[in-house]
Amino acid sequence: MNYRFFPNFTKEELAKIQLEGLKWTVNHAYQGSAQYQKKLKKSGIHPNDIKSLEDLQYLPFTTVEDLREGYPLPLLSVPEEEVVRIHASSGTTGKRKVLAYTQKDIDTWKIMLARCFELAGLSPLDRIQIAVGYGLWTAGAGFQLGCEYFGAMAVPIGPGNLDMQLQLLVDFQTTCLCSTASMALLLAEQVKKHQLQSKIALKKAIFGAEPHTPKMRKYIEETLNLEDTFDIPGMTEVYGPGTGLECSAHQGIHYWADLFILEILDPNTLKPVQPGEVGEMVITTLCKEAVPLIRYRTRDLTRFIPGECSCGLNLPRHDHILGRSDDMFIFRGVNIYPGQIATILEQFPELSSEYQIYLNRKQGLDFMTIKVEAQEGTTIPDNLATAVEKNIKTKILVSSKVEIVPPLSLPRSFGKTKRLIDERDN
Ligand code: ADP
Ligand code: K
Ligand code: ZN
Repeated sequence: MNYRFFPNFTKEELAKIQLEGLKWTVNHAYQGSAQYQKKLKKSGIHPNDIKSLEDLQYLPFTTVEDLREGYPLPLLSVPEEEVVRIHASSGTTGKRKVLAYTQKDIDTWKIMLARCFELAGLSPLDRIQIAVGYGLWTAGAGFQLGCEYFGAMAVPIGPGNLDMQLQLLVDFQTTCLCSTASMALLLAEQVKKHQLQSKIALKKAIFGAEPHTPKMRKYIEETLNLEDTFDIPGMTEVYGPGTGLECSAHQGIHYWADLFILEILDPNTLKPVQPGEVGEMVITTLCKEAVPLIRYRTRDLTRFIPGECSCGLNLPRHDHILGRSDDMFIFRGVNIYPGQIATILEQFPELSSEYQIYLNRKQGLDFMTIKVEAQEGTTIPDNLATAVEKNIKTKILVSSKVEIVPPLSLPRSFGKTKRLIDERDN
């Protein structure tokens, strides 16, 4: 297969690009940012010490605290006259992270997105309904930039506005949807409700910004009659959405190893996990100018997928983002990720993909209630809630109360769905 937007590197070519990029990045950060220079000096590292890719392990980590410390323009490594734009994270956890971009950074980002569209099998004849936030958030701006560079037609509607979304799906016969999985679910439900299935032309959807379960995806694919859907990871710190894309073989996410080095480390020891094990994604960018990242601890969890992909693309893969370490909560002494609960709920066909976890405290004791929607058109057996509770008890070792609520009764979101409501400290 011939690609327009990325060469199919050999391992040797990739290693060469990575080493040059690593040397450039460390030197650039050292020369350009007092904040980085201080960090590097403290670790006793001079840019000239970087001689091989192995030397990456001696570099200090960059963290979200470094970004907050340098607010409003943290880790800026170029003179301000070279900055053409800023974006900020949606602030899911804590204070906004603000990142600056040079024109070259914008150009790199547009290539990343063009690669995504290409890998998703789109063409300049596609019409892309971009239903994510525009503005400070990276999502809208990124998809837009990539779509235009790729040559497809952008339909920049943003999130929300369901009536107009439906109108555009029908009138413009848009062929690809870019949104969060939550927003896509909402659209699918609306398309079904208004019986528009035969009037729309959507073929593909690209989901980012939050994890989604196979059940959620299947519902969206079936309801909207899609040919294929793709998971797109990304974060403001690494340009925005589009650090890689799931290919149509659906065996993981190919990431742009010529633009950044990915390490997957044990968050406690900060050493590489065993191949294939889950750990924290740590990213070192290779050509990012305004805010280069040296071993940035993303707090996102995933694993490498070893071996070659059946799609033939020579770019390495990681699994879906399985969660973020910030999402972990401690309940009666047990560390739990919402994703673990989702995985259990996933096994019950009578339940839909939508759930919420409520934590509260009564007389000094913590309680967990899991509200989960019944699947539309299914009868719920009397003992189902108890069966789910038992399953949670066996697999996660905690007691919870499971409440099965009617279909479509939990809140929906145009962006990232909040799955955990922790009221224990109020
Ligand atoms: P934040 O949510 O921290 O304010 P961003 O708006 O930059 O920051 O969102 C980036 C974060 O969103 C990632 O670090 C990751 O936790 C999550 N995320 C992004 N894309 C995906 C995806 N495809 N699957 C799961 N999680 C994702
Ligand atoms: K076009
Ligand atoms: Zn592949």
